[in-house]
Order: sequence, then C-alpha cells, then structure tokens
Amino acid sequence: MIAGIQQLENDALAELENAGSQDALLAVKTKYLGRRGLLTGLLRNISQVPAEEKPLFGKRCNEVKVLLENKIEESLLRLSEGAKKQTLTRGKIDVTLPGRGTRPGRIHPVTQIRREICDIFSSFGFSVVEGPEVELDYYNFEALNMPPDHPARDMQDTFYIEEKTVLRTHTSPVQVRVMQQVKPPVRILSPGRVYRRDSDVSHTPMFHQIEGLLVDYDVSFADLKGILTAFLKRVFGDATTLRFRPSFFPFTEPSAEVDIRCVMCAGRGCRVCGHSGWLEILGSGMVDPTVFQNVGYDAEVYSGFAFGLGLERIAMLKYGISDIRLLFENDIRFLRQF
Ligand code: 2NL
Repeated sequence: MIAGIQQLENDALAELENAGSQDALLAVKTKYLGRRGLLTGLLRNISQVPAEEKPLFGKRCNEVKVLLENKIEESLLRLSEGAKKQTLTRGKIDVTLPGRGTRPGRIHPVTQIRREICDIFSSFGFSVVEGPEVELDYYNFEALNMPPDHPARDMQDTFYIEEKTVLRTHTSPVQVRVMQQVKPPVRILSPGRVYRRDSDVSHTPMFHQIEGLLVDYDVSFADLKGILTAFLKRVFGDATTLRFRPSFFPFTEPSAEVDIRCVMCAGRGCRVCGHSGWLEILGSGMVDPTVFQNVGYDAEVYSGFAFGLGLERIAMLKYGISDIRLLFENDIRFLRQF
C-alpha cells in the first residue's frame, strides 16, 4: 500500500508537469484529489491497511495531498500571470484595468467668434475668402494708399521678411487681390491671422482680424450703416445701441469708428469702457477712390464700403476676458470655460 502511494505521487507529479492549461490542471486535481479521486480512494480504504502500517500510511497520504494541492495552486497562479503579461505585451486591451477617461475638446473662443461673424455675413450674401499671411509690400501698403513714408510701414510696427515682403498687418491685401481679379459687384469677408510688433495686455504680435468689402453701383454710407447695424445687433443683441464716430484711415474716405453701448455697464461707465459708456468695435468707411484706381475699378461708376475688426477684442468683450494673452497660452483650464 505504501508503495502504491509512492507510485500515485510520481504519476500525479508527472501529469502536473505536462498540464499546460488551467483546464488540464483542474482535471489532474479532480483525478487525484476530487471526491472520487485516486488519493481520496486510498484514504477511504485505510481500514484494509494492517494496523501497524496505518500511522505511516495516513501520514504519507496527507503529505502527498498537501504536496499536490500546493503544486496545483502554484501552477494555476503562474499560468494566469503569464496570460496577463501576454495580453499587455501584445498590446491587447486589458479590460480589467480602469479606463483613462477623455474630455471632449472645445472650440477656441476666437474660432467661435470668427465662425459666428462669417455665418452672419454669409446670410447677407458675402463670400468668405482667404489669402497669404506673408504678403508683398504692394498689397499690404502701397495699393491701400499708404505711401512709403507712412508711419505704419515703420520697422517698429511691422514684421519685415525682406525689403518688399512683410507679415500682413491686416487682411485688406486679400481684398485688393480679389478686386484685381474680379469686377463688381463684390461682397467679401476675409478672416485671418495678422501681425504687428506690439505686446501688452491688449496686444499680441499675432492676432485675428476680419475685414469686409462691398462694391457695387450706388453704394452709399447709408448702406454701410444699415449692414453694420444689422450685423452688430445679430452679435450683441437687438437692443444694442450704436454710435458712428468720424475717424481716419488712408484707404477710406469718409471713415467711421463704430462703437456700441458698453455691454458691461449699459453705458453708466465702468473700467471696461474706460468710463465713457461706449466700446469701440470696428473701423469702417467708404473705399477711397485711390484704392479703386489702384485695382482698376472706375471710381466714377462704382462705390463701396469696407470695415475691419479684431476678433480677440470681440471675444474679450463678449466673455469678459481682461488679458488678451490668456487666449494664446493654451491652458485647457482657461479655454474649457467658453
Ligand atoms: C480697423 C479698421 C478697416 C478697412 C479696414 C479696407 C480694405 C480695402 C479698402 C478699403 Cl481693400 N478699406 N479695409 C477699411 C476701414 C477700416 O479696419 O480698425 N481694423 C481693425
């Protein structure tokens, strides 16, 4: 009987050695240690063992039982660790790991404003056009009636690439290029990045502008007022009050600055509006006949108006942002708020 135990132990260990899967291990476990298992059977028949051999027989049976249980447990553990490692090294997703989580992205406030303004002017029949950010001096200054001695052309204010090449300081050159290529009627909107050598809480060297241009027969200052009033009421609400204030630009005559009643204090006066009750929103005017002449339009036949506005300024007013630089730091905690 004792020899039988030894044989059983040898067999069981050999089978465990060959068991390469969890199922195979459990089958060996059942075969020897299960309720009808071989080792369990030996123990059950202990009554047939001669009295003097019983203590040794019992002891051996228990030793083998404990040994097999431990071996099986160990092998099961090794198999499951190996499986986990394989999953990870093969790049398979371990669905038992907690998820990393994602947050949806947001549209940048400047992009939101740009899209809103483009949508409004599209509904007025304007086409959106874009052009180069590295621009010839001719399109950025010369064609727009800014002669070589104009202060805006100073190296202090403009980024020069070469003597006759600049980073555009406004998107007007896009409109000059369009006028050179198509004859009126023209109704265009040109959004884009522009560059000026300026940096403080309300200026960054790169910012975004939208300019608009409408040229046709019989366009008057009343058309300028009508379109810009409709536009600003769409952006800031129907109750918005406007003010057209005389101004000067080399490329328009007459020119007007357009203000709205301060959205912060409703005109009572506050820090945002510099206690004036008004906010400057855009510059505008009737296209100067010199500009028409430069692009080959007959100023006796056609007239038109143009305007320009800074997108960061509108975003700051609309969302109450006090430092323009926050818009460009790309801090997600800031940008998530809009
Ligand atoms: C401002 C003022 C303005 C224009 C831009 C323009 C373009 C052409 C001809 C005539 Cl091609 N004018 N653009 C006109 C008036 C004002 O912008 O304060 N911008 C931020």
